[in-house]
Formats: sequence, structure tokens, C-alpha cells
Amino acid sequence: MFPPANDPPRAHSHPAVSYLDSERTVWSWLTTHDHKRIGVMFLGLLVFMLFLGGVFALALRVELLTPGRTIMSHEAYNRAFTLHGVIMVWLFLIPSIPSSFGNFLLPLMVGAKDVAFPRLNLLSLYLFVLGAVMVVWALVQGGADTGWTFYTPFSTSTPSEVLPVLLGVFVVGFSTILTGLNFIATVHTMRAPDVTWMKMPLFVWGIYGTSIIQVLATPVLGMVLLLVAFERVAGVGLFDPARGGDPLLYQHLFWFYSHPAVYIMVLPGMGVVSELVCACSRKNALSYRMIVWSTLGIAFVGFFTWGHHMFVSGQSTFGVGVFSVLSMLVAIFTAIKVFAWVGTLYRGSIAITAPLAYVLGFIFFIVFGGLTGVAVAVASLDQHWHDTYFVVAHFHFIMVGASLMAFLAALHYWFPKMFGRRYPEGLGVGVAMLIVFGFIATFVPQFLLGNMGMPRRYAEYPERFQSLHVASTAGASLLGFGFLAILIYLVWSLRHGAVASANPWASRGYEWMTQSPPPPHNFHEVPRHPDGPHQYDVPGVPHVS
Ligand code: HEM
Ligand SMILES: [Cu+2]
Repeated sequence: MFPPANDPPRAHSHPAVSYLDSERTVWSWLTTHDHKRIGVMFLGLLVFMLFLGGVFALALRVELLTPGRTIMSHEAYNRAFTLHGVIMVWLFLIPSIPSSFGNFLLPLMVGAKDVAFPRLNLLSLYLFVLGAVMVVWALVQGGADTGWTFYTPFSTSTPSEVLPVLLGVFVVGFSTILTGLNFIATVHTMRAPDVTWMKMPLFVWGIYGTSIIQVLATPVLGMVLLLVAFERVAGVGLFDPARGGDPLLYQHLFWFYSHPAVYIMVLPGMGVVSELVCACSRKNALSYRMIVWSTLGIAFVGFFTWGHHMFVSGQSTFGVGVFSVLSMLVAIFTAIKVFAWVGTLYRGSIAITAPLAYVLGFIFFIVFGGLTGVAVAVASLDQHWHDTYFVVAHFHFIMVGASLMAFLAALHYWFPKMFGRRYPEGLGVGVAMLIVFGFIATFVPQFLLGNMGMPRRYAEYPERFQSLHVASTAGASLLGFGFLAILIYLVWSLRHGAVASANPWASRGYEWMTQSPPPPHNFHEVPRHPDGPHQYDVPGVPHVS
């Protein structure tokens, strides 16, 4: 592939024992304080969650193949889409890139030996496992049927297993907060001398922006979920009007967290893409500063747009107008990033690799997801689209099309660093194309369905919607095949892939300045990099033609 650029001489002459091999017992993994091991364990857990959520997704798509009942009862359908949403949002997307790649890479990228609080990091992992077990336990008990949003008063009155799910998500929230705190402290206190704020890797900026939202917004979610649990158990009237409560209060509190949370899901992916456009095109980031400031802008404005989820809830007309305009501000920040990425790629020396294929998919999907976001932020249009498949398609474009693509880009790009092996590149590119195609086939029909009036969360529908549903299910099965293929060739590559050099992409990032996989203490000496990690226009850096 690429010739090595800044391969450290030591990595070849005296390969030190790697973090994978330093101690081999299960106990040493379970009690480790090494951010790299914790990141790898998170990665394994998250891939399992993605698989579990994916199984429910496919079950839902099979049910929707025919207008009437196909494989499950209405009751089972409600439980399946709830579990799909809960698992995908809280057990996969929210922690996905920060807990796995963030943990593995952030200390390496700031030239540190570990995160600021290594023990707290291990606690985050345990809390995640505890919360996930509670949710999966509820699943075995029959599952909940509230949807991932737990809207009241249904969630406080349905007899399904809501309580363990609420508490499980609450516990996972703690894991998120602790991880965010750890990253903020690490960025503030542990950067190597050359890692100044304005020379910090763009992925680190993405994770930093995300951490701020995690720390500020997640407590609101934790509180409101506890209140729902309290209402269920103690019967006090907080949200249920029959008991004197206010159901809209719930929606405000929930979306005050959950709108910013969509940026928890997408900012890390934006960080990955900002990092990869430079490495894959051999060019400096076009407007590093704009990328940084728009990251912080998104993190800030994201807190003031929650009301766009409540346009049809009886909000004041003035409120609707304010939330509509504020929502559009977010789109401006996103657009700034898109221009910076496209401008970076423009006239770069580009080699088609799997990470680049996912990055291009990401850019395409976030543009469409973002533009349809602006469309639903127009309150008058949202009267028509609210609670239809149009919204389902909008958020899947961003959550799957952008966030998940970025996760896959990261997985391929950093795989050699994490495991010291390469995956088969040609196969990777082929599967990436299958996935992008499967994604388009799955979600474009859903925009059309929504615009024709197909409501979301329904197991049955009029016959005229069937052909589009069949197209969507066909696309989803391609996606399923693609993910399975990735799982198979990456697991194969762990043992049989070609051995990776320290810097197989000829990247300028700090993480490539140590051997692959890195030694337990990351670097033999503090890495120096006066040019910064995104400078490709310096003499001696190889270009790919
Ligand atoms: C950038 C990442 C984004 C993500 C991850 C995202 C995610 C979501 C999600 C999950 C929902 C559905 C919530 C539910 O279950 O009801 C949603 C709905 C919505 N989004 Fe986005 N969104 C993003 C960007 C945007 C942007 C930029 C805008 C506005 C400019 C926007 C406007 C809306 C509106 C108005 C709704 C509510 C539609 C309705 O329920 O009728 N979104 N989004
Ligand atoms: Cu929102």
C-alpha cells in the first residue's frame, strides 16, 4: 500500500511487546487500566450490540414484507421495534466511536500514556456491561413496548418490562458521563508539548465536543428516566394526566437530552471523517479552524433545538418559530464541515481504499440526512411528515448513513494499528460498495413511503405501500450480508491478515508514530511533531498517485 512516512526507527529494530501480548490471562484483561485494552473490549461489546439490534431490524423488515401479519403479532412487533431502537441508540450508537476508538486513540493522539483516570475508565466499562445486561434481561423477560422514546403516559402504565430497560439505560448513562469526563480531563491535562489546542488532531476535537455534550446533557436523561421509574413504582402523578401529571413535561425533558444526543452520535463520526479526508487525500485540512469551531458550534446550538421534536404537541406558534430557526443554525455548521471535507479531497492524491469508500458514503448521506433535517425543521412541512416514515428515513440517513459509516471507516482505518494486521483491501472496498448500495435501497423508499402517508411504528399497512416496503426489506438484507461479511473477514484478518507496519497508511497522525500494535505504555519517548498531525505539504511526505 502506502510507503511508510514517519515510521519510528525503534519500531523495526526492537519491537517491544505489544499491549495485546503483555499479559495474556483473562484476569489481566478484566482488571486492566490500559485504555487500549478497555477500548478493544468496548469494541467487542459494541459489535455484539450492533448484531443484536440488527437481528431485530431484519425481523421488523420481514414483518413488513406483507400488508397483514407476516411473522409476528402486533404486540411482538411493538416489542421488536422498541428493542431495536433501545439497543441501537443507547447500547450501540451513543457509546460507539467514543468508547471504542476514542478510548483506544485519544491518549495516543495527544501523546499520553493513558487517559487521566484509568480506573474510572474501567468502571465505565463495567457500568456499560451492567446496563446492557439489564436491558437484555428485560428482553428475555418479554421486552418493553414503549419505543426508544419512552413517551408518557404510555410508559408509566403499560404492563410490559419497562422498568429494567429504564434503569439499564440510566446505568449506561453513567458510563457515558464518566467516559466524557475522563476524555475532557485527558485533553486538558495530558497533551504532549507539541499538541497545542490548534494543532490537536481533528478526531480528538470531535471527541472533545462530544464529551462536553455527554457531561452536560446525560444527567437530564438520567433524571427523567428515574422519574418515570418512580411514577411506575410509586404511582405519583408526574407525567400521567390521569394522576394530575403533565405528559409534555416528559417530552421537554427527554428531548432536551435527546436532541443534543444526536450530536453525541454524529460528532465523533465527523471527527473520524475530518481525520481521514486528510490522510486519504494527502492534503492539509482545508480550514482546520473552521472544522474546530463548527464542532464547538454544533455542540452549543444543539442544546437549543429540542422543540423541533414537538411541533405538533401544541407548542405556542412563537415557540415553533424559534425552534425552527434555531434548528437551521445547526445545518449551517454541518454545511461548513461538508465544504471543508470536500475541499480537502478536491485535487488530492486519492487511492480508493475501504476507509475512503465509507468516508465518501458518509459525506453523501450526511448531506441528504441534513437537508431532510432542514425540511422537517420547517414546521409547516413537519405537520405532514411528523410520525411518518419520512422521519424514520431522515434519522436513519444520519444515524446509519453517517454515524455507522464513520464507525466502519474508523474500524478499517485503525484496524492495523489496533491489531497489527491488515484486512484484504480489495474485499473491503467491494463490501463497502455493497453496503452503500444496500443503504440507499433500504432508506430511499422510506422517504417516499413517508411522503405518501405511511405512519411509523405500524405492523400493518394498506396494500399500495407494499412494493416500497419490499424494496426496503431487500436493501436491508443486502446491508445484513455486508455487515456479516465485514465481521467474517476482519475476524479472519486478526490471525491471517498480512502483518502491518507501524504506519501502513503513511499517515501524519501521532498514533502512527509508535509500533502496531502499540506497547502498553504507548510511546518509548514523548512523540514530537512540530508540523502537527494534519500537515501533508512538508518535504519528504510521500504522496500516493
Ligand atoms: C446531524 C445529525 C442528526 C441526527 C442524528 C438526527 C436524528 C434525528 C432523530 C433520531 C429523529 C427522530 C426522533 C424520533 O424518534 O422521533 C429526528 C427527528 C427530527 N430531526 Fe433530526 N437529526 C439530525 C439532524 C437534524 C438537523 C440538522 C435538523 C434540522 C435542521 C433536524 C431536524 C429534525 C426534526 C425537525 C425532527 C422531528 C421530525 C418529526 O418528528 O416530525 N435533524 N432526527
Ligand atoms: Cu432533534
